[in-house]
Amino acid sequence: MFHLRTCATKLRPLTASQTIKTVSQHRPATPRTFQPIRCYSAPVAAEPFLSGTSSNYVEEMYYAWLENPKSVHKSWDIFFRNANAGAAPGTAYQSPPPLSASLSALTHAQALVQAQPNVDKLVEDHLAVQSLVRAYQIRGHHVAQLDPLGILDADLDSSVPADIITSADKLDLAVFKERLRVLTVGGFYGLDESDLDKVFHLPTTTFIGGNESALPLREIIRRLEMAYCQHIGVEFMFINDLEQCQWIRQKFETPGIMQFTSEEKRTLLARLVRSTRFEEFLHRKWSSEKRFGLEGCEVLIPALKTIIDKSSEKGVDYVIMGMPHRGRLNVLANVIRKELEQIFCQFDSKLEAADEGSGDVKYHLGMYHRRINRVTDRNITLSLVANPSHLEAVDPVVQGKTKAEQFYCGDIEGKKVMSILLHGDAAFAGQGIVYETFHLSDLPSYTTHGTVHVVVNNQIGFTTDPRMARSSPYPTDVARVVNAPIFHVNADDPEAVVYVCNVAAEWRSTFHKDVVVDLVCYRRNGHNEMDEPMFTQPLMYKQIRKQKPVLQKYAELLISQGVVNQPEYEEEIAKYDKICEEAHARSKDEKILHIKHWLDSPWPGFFTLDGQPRSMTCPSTGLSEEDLTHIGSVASSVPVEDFTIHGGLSRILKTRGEMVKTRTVDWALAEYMAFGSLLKEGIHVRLSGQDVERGTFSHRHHILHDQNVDKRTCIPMNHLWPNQASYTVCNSSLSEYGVLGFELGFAMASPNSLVLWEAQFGDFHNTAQCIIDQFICPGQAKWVRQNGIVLLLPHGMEGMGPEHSSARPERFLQMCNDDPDVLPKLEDFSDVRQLYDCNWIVVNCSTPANFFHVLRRQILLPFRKPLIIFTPKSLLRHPEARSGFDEMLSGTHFQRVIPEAGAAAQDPMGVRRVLFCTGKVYYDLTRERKARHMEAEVAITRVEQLSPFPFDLLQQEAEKYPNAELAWCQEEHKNQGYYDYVKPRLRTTINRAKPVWYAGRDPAAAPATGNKKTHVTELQRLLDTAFNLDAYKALA
Ligand SMILES: Cc1ncc(C[n+]2csc(CCOP(=O)(O)OP(=O)(O)O)c2C)c(N)n1
Ligand SMILES: [Mg+2]
Repeated sequence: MFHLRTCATKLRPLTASQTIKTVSQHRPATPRTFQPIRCYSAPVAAEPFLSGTSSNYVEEMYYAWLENPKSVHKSWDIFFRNANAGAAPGTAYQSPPPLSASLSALTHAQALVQAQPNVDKLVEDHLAVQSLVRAYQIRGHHVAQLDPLGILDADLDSSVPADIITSADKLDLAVFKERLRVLTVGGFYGLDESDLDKVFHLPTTTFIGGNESALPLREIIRRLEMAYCQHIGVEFMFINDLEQCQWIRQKFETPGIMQFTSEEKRTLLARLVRSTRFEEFLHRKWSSEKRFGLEGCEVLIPALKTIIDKSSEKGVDYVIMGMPHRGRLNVLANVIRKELEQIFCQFDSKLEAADEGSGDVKYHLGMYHRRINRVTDRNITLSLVANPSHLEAVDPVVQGKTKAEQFYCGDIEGKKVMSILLHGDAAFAGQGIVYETFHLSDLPSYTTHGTVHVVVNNQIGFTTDPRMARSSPYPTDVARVVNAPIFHVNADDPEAVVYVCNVAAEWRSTFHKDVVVDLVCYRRNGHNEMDEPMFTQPLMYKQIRKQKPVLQKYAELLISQGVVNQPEYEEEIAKYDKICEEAHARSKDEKILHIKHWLDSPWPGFFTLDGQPRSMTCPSTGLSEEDLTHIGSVASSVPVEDFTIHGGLSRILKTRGEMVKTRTVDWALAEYMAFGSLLKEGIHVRLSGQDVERGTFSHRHHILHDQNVDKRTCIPMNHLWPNQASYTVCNSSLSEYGVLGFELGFAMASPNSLVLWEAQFGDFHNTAQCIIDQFICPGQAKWVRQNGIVLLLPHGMEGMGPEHSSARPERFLQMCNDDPDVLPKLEDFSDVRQLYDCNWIVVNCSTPANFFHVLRRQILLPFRKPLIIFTPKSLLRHPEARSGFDEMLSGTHFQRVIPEAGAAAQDPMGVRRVLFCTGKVYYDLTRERKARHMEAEVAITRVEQLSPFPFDLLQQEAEKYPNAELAWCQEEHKNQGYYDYVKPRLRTTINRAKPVWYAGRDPAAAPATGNKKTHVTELQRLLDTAFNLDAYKALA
């Protein structure tokens, strides 16, 4: 902790602005250590009462006195003068004169040099006042009047903290006095009522004095109440940074700091008019339509606009937002400024959809809009990211997109691009993804340099009371883990809201850290407009029925202040109503609904003007021999001077070098070739996930660590070519949901990057299932938004037990949209067209070369699709799982199917069985076939691309062996793996002419056995079935 009492300059009483400057100037760059400098003069130091806490206090007084004798209380002045003049210890002190004392009383006090001092009481009183100030700073928010309804406690606790002198009802003087009596006379602080008019020196950790350095206690309490117990509750004292705490104190404690000009008040009123009348308009026109209206939190619109205005003023020109259902249409209309007719026509149930895919309901769609910010006159781009119903799931996606936009425009400090995340109170407290997202906020490869979070805290979740929905006092407590300040504010006080939002935006631009604005409001209607809230919240809703809308309250206030008059106010309303009516009339001209008008991330230049791919072909994904050799040589070297790597790594690099010499690659090298070549073509590559830098299986080693210099690293991939794109490889936090969401968002920003997320083991993807189910699988269908994210999912039955074995291929395959029963027209079949039509690509490569090709194809395709790759574990080091350069040279392609090429293929008529398989089991099958000398009788065909299903190639393969039985072989259990997906498609391929048999493990609940021996027995049994040519006789 930065310590205040380190030198005299820091003890000088400061004005508000001075303090901020001084503290930040004196903040040491190196680790902050406290060096007690005890330099006050000997006579003072020798005073008997200078011990423990009081000595610190006296020391502070002494330095303040040295700076300016008038800055301390008169009694201290006398004491220090006496002490400095050489008074003996114990004789320098004079008891302080009463505050109302006349000059003669003071003179009298000075004369009593020898009188017995009451020093302890004086010191204790000052310490008590210091504690009191601190109590308000820490706990004042607990008594702030945050609930507009006045019936609930925002912190779910109706008690008043024991160390705060206040009353719940400020007008009730009797309650106030009683509380003061309990806390003072013999109570907490040892002050008594007569102390209220005594003047106390203010510590430098408060700004309530304004230009005064001392105030009467009564005034101190009043000002603390003004700062901390009105309509704003500030939670910040957990922040471990003095500069930041001082900054916040200054923003909320400085007397009179919350001032608004008439112009600002009128703007605020106009924004409230828009927000309120928009909902009213929708209600009038479509009273029975769900819209999740904002009524009860109309102030959200001015709040967001304030954050955007202030951020724009500070240099931000791109704001990316994520938000749930509540008030979304209002935000689209009045913050993003989507054309109203586009919103209104969404309510027309008869309009046909223009785009392919499912589309989505209006309160989930995204938006992208560039316009001039009228307040700052600067260009601003606003993007609202489309989201599923799953609350908070969009949070990491927004962060990933924001990071990417920052990356592409070189905004390394987040000065130009920022994110705003909106939350509901129940979801913010309940959803774990909020926590995961917060934990990304300060990580170098994931930070967006501060997010402004805004909580629409209507104190209810659907029908659930907050007391049943969370265990924390506030719904926002999760933000405390990252030291984000939290500003609770009563949403019925629009000026307090706007003030807080300004501070939040300034905080973000000053410290580049997260901040939370908690709009404590209410929900005027049910959860949606059809719901009856009185079933479950009768008392709350009785109160809500009586509650005057905020617009009306604020208009009355401004009229009473003479800022606007009634006709002006009515005119503002009429003006906006007219805008809505006209837009409504225009919306009737819309004949067709275009989801693509709701795109949150357009990719200019990538598609044709009407949004189509520029071609339906894919060039060769091979590389020149020189490029392969060059990448291979960098991958096997240390491209910087004087860099000592680990001996074990030297051996790995040496092996890589030898492979390059023999023109072969293993898995790691194939990946290197794919990434390195894309970087040359200007494609940014980003690989993220747990321990990906080294690789869970210690095969990758993309970051080299100097063994002699701490934190000195080298990324050879960034030393490949002179003008290459940059490569990011980053170990993530231990999160799947958050990190996969983040990478999906990163991939959303541009088609010109290869973004990969690797699960530590494939089965861990299920903690990110929401991102897979709601975004990756159906994203394009719902939001016409393409995404080329790649999931690397280590998969394979290797005797490691039920966990770590299966990446659950069956789940991904079950969600593929290709029809199992319809054979595509094979005359004009196009594999690229098939890829274009699918929702995602699922592959399981059996060779490094194919892995290399599929990664490159991902970028060389003229469109983007998510790619799911089941990646190997033991195959990473399998001596046969190698590929030659020849398989990767220019002209070569990804092989969707790798047909049998051995003896069986030479004499197809003699083949008795074709085993179709995918992935690692191929190597078990070939080994077994060889051992049984069955190469001529059994053909083994590898399906490398499972989805979209290679009907065309498999038909050729099946037809090639007319006398053979067909079987699907997998190492996974029968109810898992690929069987259920492949079987009907294979049957369709052969026109159901033959059965498709099964060779694999029996159905099971767990993905794999925990017993090594059982594992081996199971494997042998499936191999026996695969090569027993009589196995299916009885079944035929
Ligand atoms: C992950 C998830 N679980 C459940 C729901 C169903 N649901 C929709 S809204 C809602 C209540 C949300 O309350 P809150 O976050 O306070 O937002 P409010 O509707 O009050 O604005 C629930 C439970 C959901 N949409 N997402
Ligand atoms: Mg709520």
